[in-house]
Amino acid sequence: MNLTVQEFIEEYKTQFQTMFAYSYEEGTTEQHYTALGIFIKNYLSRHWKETRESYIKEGAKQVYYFSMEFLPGRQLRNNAYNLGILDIIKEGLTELDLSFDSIAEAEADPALGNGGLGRLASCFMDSLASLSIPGNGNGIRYQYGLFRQKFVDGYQVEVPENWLRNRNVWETRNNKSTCLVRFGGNVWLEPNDKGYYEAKYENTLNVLAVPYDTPMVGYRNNKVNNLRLWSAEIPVEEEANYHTLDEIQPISEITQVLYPDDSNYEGQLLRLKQEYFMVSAGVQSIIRHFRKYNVPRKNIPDKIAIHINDTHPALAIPELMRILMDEEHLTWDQAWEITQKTCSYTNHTILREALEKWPIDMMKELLPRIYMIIEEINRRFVDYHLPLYGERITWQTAILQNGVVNMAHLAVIGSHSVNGVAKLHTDILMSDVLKDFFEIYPERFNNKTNGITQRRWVHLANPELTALIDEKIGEEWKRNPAELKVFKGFEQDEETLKQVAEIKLNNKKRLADYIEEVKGIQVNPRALFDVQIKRLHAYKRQHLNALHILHRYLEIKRNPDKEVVPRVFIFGAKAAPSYVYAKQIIKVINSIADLVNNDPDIGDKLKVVFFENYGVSLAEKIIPAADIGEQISLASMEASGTSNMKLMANGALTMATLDGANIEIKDFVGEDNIFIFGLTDKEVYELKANQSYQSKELYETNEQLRRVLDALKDGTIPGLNGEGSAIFDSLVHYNDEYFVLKDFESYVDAQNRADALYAKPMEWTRKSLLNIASSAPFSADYTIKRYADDIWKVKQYFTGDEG
Ligand code: 26Q
Repeated sequence: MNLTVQEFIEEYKTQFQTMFAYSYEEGTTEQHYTALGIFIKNYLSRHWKETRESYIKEGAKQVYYFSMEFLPGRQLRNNAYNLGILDIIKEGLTELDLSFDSIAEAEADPALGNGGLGRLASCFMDSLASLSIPGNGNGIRYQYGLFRQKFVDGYQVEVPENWLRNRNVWETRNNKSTCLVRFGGNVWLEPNDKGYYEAKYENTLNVLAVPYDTPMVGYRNNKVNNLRLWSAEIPVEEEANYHTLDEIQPISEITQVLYPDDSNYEGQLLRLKQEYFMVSAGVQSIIRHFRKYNVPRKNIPDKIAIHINDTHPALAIPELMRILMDEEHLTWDQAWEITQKTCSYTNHTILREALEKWPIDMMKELLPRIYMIIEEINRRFVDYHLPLYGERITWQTAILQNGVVNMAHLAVIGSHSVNGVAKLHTDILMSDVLKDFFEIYPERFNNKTNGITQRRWVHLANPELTALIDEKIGEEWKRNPAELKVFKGFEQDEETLKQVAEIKLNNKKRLADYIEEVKGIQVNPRALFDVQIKRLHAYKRQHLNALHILHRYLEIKRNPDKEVVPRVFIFGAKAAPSYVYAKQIIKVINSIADLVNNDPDIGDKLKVVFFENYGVSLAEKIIPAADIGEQISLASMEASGTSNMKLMANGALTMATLDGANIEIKDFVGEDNIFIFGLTDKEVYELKANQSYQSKELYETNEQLRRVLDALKDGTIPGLNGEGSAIFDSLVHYNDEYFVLKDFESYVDAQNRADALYAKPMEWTRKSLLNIASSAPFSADYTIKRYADDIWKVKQYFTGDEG
């Protein structure tokens, strides 16, 4: 199906007229977006259907990635690119006097996730399709995504994100595949005359789960996988029982809004409803689909893998047990063997406060049958392990503890594989967080370092760099990222270095224009662009970055004639609405920005830009323009990080602690080409263990640090209402939980090294090139290949029409 420009033009005009009953010349940008989206969806629909059919025909094992979050980003450009028709469409639109770029900007960016975990899920969907692996996403179609962030007087204000306001052109509502999900009521088991117990229900709340399917387009391989997002509705046959909005509420609220917390878990009933709703609908539809394979049920693990993205979908384990026993009438042992072989689990955090523990009473009341099954899983686990491992280990690993259901324990016990998301993180799981489980089930543990899709984050976000790499080493790296290392051969080639530098400058100019447009701040594109983009959290230490900025500011004020390397500090970060400290940090940084940006003594030497509403689309604009990527979490706290990978792949040098995947980045790029500072994880553990850290001492003895800290509360920063003092107190009087002061000097020192290097542009650019050329190992394609081979045992399906 080779589309020509002329064919596109003709078909597009017709398409537009059919949809809007206007000629295309009269269309708004938004209408053009809709028409173009529908055009592309029609174009890919045959591949979508054929991919699904071919998997069944081949009897292919399929993986289902269960995640409460997906952050796919805008899909128009990505889909056209992966289909290989982006250039044709661009050309055609230009002939029609339309701009592809403006049309693409009209798409709503679905913010159906909080951050790293959700974006990882979407990178994985892209890789699964691009590797021709039968992989499906399973999640929730939230009516409102993660809140839209606004700043009012420097404070974060949350506004609802109504991403479905205009039509979502990518989704297909699938009325044929709905399921019923039951909540509450009473459940009991009744023996019947067929020799098994039947689960009987009364007074349940029945919710209709309606799937909306979205195509996940593979890169030029004619494969289109499926992302299935579920929406809650009243079952048609029960509509007559619902009269008022209040009565509808318990159903409509289930898929109304994404929980905006990514690090702090509160046991909210509605969240538990969301989790079970997604899981139950997902597992039911998988088992229904499995019947098409016509193989015995004991072969379910040969045809199906269910992946649990953090503990949020861990109820998939008891739900699969329920269906296998209550609906398929298997015995406990048969069901348990199938369940364990089918399920696998990824842990994404070691933060204690983020671990899910549901009150038993809540679980019992909301999900009585599921709770019965969890109780039985727990009983069997304890009975079996008590004699083998003794009291301590057994009770510490039990699922039911102190009145709560420990979801991580459920996930580990019910899965055949448990993985962390970077080497250090997996080591910490094995030696600390899940240590006892590692003793019981060493064979289950494995590492899968995260990855990113170069297609979105390099090919599309940074077309000039992509064209340069194509020119230097050919196009093979696009299908086979390992080829990127060939680009290292150009590290001494002056012409190439000049081109890399020029591309970076162009990207920075574009970002500078955008900064001026949305923030009204003028920045010098030749300044060093220093970027920290991620959720706001104390452990990620945006406040360490802020202290460094303050330090620079004070230095310039003290020594106005000293030459400095000009810097633009760029932030993007949302804080969870209930996370007071994180919001205080936002306010402080915004106030520092006001101070610095408006001080005539400072000029171009220092600028601070805090973008509103950081998300996938903004990341695509910022990352190609970054010189430094800030990865400054306290060692041991950041499971992996993924913005570190995106930034390096676009030629940013990493400013990093030895945390998460930073360590692997350092190993690949070489320690000369990264700025490392701060405590190691071991040093952190030691300081915590012997309780020897006294942050106040540092404040009292380190003059440079004291000056900076005092500026938080002595009126230097305008417009604060105690936020600076709150941060001061946490760092000085409450002993600085995340060792910000402890790492300060080492951080400033690393930043000074960065300045010195930036003053030698060719040297800088050489390191930048080496970062680009060393980024291939962090391709999500490799990560997914390892999941497929080691955990899911799913194959790549080449059908000979890969194109
Ligand atoms: C749990 C219960 C109730 C409400 C919300 C939550 C919740 C939601 C989202 C808990 C955690 C999250 C998200 C976690 C997350 O994004 N973790 C990040 O995952 C990335 C991908 O593996 C890593 O790179 C990051 O290091 C990790 O912080």
